Amino acid sequence: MTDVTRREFIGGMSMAAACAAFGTAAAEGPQPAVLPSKSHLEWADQEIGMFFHFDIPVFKPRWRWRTFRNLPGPELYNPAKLDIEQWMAAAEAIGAKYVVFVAKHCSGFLQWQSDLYPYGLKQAPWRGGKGDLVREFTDAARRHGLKPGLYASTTANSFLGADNPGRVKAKGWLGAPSPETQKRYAKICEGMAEELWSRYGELFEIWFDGGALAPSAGGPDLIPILEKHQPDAILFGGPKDAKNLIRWVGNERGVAPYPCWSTNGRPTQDDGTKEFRYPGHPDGKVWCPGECDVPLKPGCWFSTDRGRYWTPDELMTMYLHSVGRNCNLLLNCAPMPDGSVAEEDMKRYAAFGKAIRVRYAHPLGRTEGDGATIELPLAKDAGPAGQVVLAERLQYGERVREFGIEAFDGGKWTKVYSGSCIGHKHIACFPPVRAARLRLSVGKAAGRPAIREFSAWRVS
Ligand code: IPT
Repeated sequence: MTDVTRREFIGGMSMAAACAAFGTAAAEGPQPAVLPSKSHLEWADQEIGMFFHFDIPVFKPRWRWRTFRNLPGPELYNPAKLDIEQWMAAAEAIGAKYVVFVAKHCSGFLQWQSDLYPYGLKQAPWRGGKGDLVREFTDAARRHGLKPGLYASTTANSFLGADNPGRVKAKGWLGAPSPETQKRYAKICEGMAEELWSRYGELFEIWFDGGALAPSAGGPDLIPILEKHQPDAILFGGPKDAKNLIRWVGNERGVAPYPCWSTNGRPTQDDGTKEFRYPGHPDGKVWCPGECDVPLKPGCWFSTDRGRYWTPDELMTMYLHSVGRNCNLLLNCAPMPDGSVAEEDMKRYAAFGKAIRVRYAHPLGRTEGDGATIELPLAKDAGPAGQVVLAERLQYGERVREFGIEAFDGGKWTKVYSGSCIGHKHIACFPPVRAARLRLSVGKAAGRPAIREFSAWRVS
């Protein structure tokens, strides 16, 4: 007993109301310590996003922002072939459901109509000084049914002399480092947040690259601005006490460790740079799932960075080890200095998106259910199964802690896979087996396992 007396709450809903609403999975035994918010649930379902790195250094490729000198002048910024439709096409090609634009990277250049300081699109020749790439981007995303997000780090700003974790360390436009310049820097960061979060409608995801320096340490006071304008936004590396947090997975190769739980212990905020432990912890008290951010060429966030492409196989492994390990995948797009996306990049996005669609077009069988064992009958002529997709009804938290998959070949059950975390999605790959039935057996769980998908697939 029972749902109501346990006073388990699901995003403000009692467990009983949630069971009625979702029609399943009564509470039973010890429950997960924390549940996702509504924003977290929606975010996880999007699975794939596209990141867009474009900034003024692409017009002066050898410049390094940490020199804090000889910044690329605004007069260089004139991407004559920037076609925002093509950017959206790149996102659609990979099956992205959300897009995140780097509105202000480490240079400090402001890619919208800002009055905070004279280093941005107001000072650039592009669109006669009236350009607003944040506006074009967020409008286009919505036209395409993609959820817009923005990156604007407060941790670094070459124009203002700031470096990780958001301290003025060099002489910039605000003057030499001093308690006074630090205060003015924090105010500017708050102004940036105010402009970006109030002018462009609802944002799906906000990126705090490298966290945010706490107000008590001289950082900007961002939570009131978030609550006022973007209470539902998902925050990558956001302020420690904010809600709807997500975390980095510890690398820029697009792969999560396994297991990678959505929950974590107390967030650590070391001087503002927030890094959660990468695998998470199944009994952690903070819901803060991982997002795997990765450029199309290893280490190359901007089009002017030189490097090879990830191969198609590496990209597929990335998908399996990000989305297939209970995380979202945020794959980068790096438009060239003229604002267009290279044809070769477009081809690779299209091939990657197609490879995912083809791989998951025709299940050999699919079911759902609650409880410790679930069987999945496969059609007689189904052919060998080489992968299983598992998904929990995430509104009840991550209940499954250990599981196995067995195949029945007529005579006996044979174990083909064992795992721990399922969460939003786990893709289990194993040597192909011919089987009449597959069986999911949950050996250890917090509460009654609630499985929204148990499906089997061929591997081409
Ligand atoms: C790294 C940051 O430490 C982390 O917080 C996150 O923002 C990540 O970048 C995004 O890729 S720093 C990077 C140079 C590895």
